[in-house]
Amino acid sequence: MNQISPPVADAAATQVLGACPHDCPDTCSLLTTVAHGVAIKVQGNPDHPHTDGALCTKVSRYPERTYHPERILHPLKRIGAKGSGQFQRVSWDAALSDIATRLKAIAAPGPDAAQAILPYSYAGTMGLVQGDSMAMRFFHKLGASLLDRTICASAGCEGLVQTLGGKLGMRVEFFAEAKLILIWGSNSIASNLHFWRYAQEAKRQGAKLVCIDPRKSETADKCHEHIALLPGTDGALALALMHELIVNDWLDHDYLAQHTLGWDLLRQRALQWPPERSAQVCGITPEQIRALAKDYGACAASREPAAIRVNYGMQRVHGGGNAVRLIACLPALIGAWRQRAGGVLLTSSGTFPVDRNALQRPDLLADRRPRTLNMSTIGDDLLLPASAAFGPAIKALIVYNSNPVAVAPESGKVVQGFLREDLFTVVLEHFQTDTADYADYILPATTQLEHWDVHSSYGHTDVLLNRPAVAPLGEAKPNTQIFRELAQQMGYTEPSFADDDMTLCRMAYGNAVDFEQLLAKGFATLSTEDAPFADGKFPTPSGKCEFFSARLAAQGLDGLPDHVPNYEAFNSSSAYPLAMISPPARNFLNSTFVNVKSLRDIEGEPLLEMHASDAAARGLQSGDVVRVFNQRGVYRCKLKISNRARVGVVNGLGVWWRKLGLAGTNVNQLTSQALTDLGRAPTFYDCLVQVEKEAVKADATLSLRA
Ligand SMILES: Nc1nc2c(c(=O)[nH]1)N[C@H]1C(S)=C(S)[C@@H](COP(=O)(O)OP(=O)(O)OC[C@H]3O[C@@H](n4cnc5c(=O)[nH]c(N)nc54)[C@H](O)[C@@H]3O)O[C@H]1N2
Ligand SMILES: Nc1nc2c(c(=O)[nH]1)N[C@H]1C(S)=C(S)[C@@H](COP(=O)(O)OP(=O)(O)OC[C@H]3O[C@@H](n4cnc5c(=O)[nH]c(N)nc54)[C@H](O)[C@@H]3O)O[C@H]1N2
Ligand SMILES: [Mo]
Repeated sequence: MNQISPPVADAAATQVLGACPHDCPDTCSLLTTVAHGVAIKVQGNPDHPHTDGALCTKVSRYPERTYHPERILHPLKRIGAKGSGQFQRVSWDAALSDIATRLKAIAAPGPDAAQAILPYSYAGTMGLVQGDSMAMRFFHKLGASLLDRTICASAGCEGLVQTLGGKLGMRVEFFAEAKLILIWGSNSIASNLHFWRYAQEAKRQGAKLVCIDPRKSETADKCHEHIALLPGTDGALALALMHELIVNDWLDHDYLAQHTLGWDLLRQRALQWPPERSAQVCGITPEQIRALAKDYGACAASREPAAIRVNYGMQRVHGGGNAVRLIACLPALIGAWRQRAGGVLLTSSGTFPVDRNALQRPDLLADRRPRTLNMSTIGDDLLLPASAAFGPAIKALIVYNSNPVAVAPESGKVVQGFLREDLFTVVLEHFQTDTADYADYILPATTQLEHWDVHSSYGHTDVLLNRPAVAPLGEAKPNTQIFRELAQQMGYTEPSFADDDMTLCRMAYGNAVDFEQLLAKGFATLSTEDAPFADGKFPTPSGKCEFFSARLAAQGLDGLPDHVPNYEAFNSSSAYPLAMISPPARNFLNSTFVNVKSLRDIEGEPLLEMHASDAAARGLQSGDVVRVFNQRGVYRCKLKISNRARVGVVNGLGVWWRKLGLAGTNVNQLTSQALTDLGRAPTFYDCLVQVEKEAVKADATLSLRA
């Protein structure tokens, strides 16, 4: 079944259908060529329309990552000081029985004691099975603290849900038919390549592309216009666009009357934001705003489709949730939803009918209601003592599918927490990451080439299946199997701990997806309406696009969306007069792939992009080692003078592994744990810094280490 005719000469070679596991909107369908039990090539599946046979550079290097000489292939136990990265090989039995003994001791004192154990996971794999199925069953049975998984998208998702009623939007393929595309807070060429293919198609058909991004990204280079606003000012821009649509009467009055809620109130608010006011806030000109409004408004008059691809880059600031609300309101003003190529897309994840109760079994909690801790404040939380408000101090941390020491904000505190001698830390990993360095046990996990899984997408509407292409390497086991065996060691006897991975794959969507088709083709398209909101029918409480949210008002929040300024708003006379953003590097996937040499060679080294005038004011040149600092810490890297940076904003690209950086830190040494207005998410791009020349030479790496 998993063998389709191989286009390769080696008669022993077969091709196996899979799914890219990474946290990216594209969720590509993969074809892995296997010869003599070894995966020799990973390609995009030409039969999957969205993948169209093409992969990004990094995932086409997946075999290099899987067979990397530094893969962790057997369980490891710490022998050196925490963080020193010294481990010795132990057997699975020894590791799991010791871990179970430690967890039992923490849980023993009483029904709530297990809350001192915290699972920490995110999207190392997006698979529903190797993500949160057996793992959640285990933690539910244990009664561990619950984790609020906010580190990426929850601000924008909350904004979208309040406005449109769900994590829903345009279908990505219809962008190809749009006449105007706003690419808003998205470096699509780097982080959403298969959307970019549709945008290119539209461009060839005469569409205008506008990029709204503080950084002159690779995507901005290829758009007709680039609006380089200051980070965190998107709400002010959206309000001024509304102002212009109103004063010029570029509105779809019929759509507004029938399918929206709160138009009069939003109208009054938007009229307070003439382009001159917003331009001041955004650090752009009023003419740029007027021109953009004219392009958008023209689509109202001509009934040509205007589409917005908004992405998560613009919601990593204080007002990120409100900014997404404002942007999600725009299509209703001009009636863009009437056409299938009009509207907005942030995420399509709400389309997928995932049976989470079946996978995760919250019923195993019985009548216990453990506390929920926010993954984005792990730095603070690891340092908190027991208290009535917080509950017990965190005594054990079980990390899988995540690298918090590198990716969580304010890493100075995260590291301090992981260093605690009284914290018991288990890390399930492929590699000895910055986080694994602090583990008491590292357990070897399989990669996507070695296990079963099923995948939803947040950029298209297809379900994908992943078949294992090769046997697990060394002693590696799937996450599911590790938690199954740990459950056994704990003495859990519920039958749900015996479900195998194929059973979990079948359970994920129940009857909503034809599993036999998924087995045969590797993907299945969900049936959705072409233009979901052409006649309103928003899945909000009112059934309308909710400009005004009674649900938020009931929580004491502003019922109307507004511009919410950054915590650390740009101010040229402050002690930290530069705004730093730290968007992903094109050839890494967050901190994944940083240790793959061929990809690291393309990225080079950690760099800070700075505009020539900001560099001149500081006497800096490209190649200088700089100290980037604020009240939270110091990060050292090399400077690159670049027109990709606008005046007043520096770009620290990529979530590098700390230990592969110049001085053992990365950009998150500087980011803060303050949370967004909605969704309790981190504010990575709401971060003021100062930059100065480091006194040492560039090659003095070791002496720079703290
Ligand atoms: N190659 C690659 N692809 C990836 C990833 C990766 O690491 N590498 N990461 C994946 C993940 S987890 C995610 S969540 C997505 C992220 O992908 P996106 O949702 O596209 O988000 P970011 O890459 O964070 O930022 C996109 C752009 O937003 C800009 N930006 C920053 N601040 C602001 C702002 O305040 N306003 C506006 N308008 N723009 C701003 C940045 O300069 C950047 O060019 O990509 C996924 N795809
Ligand atoms: N400064 C700054 N920080 C950021 C961001 C930013 O733009 N700027 N982006 C943020 C965003 S959007 C996100 S989503 C987070 C991402 O944060 P994470 O979800 O932690 O993502 P990764 O850094 O890719 O780390 C995932 C880890 O999971 C491991 N892994 C992969 N598959 C498996 C598996 O099957 N089993 C096990 N056990 N492990 C596996 C990989 O080896 C890798 O080390 O980072 C956030 N941090
Ligand atoms: Mo993300």
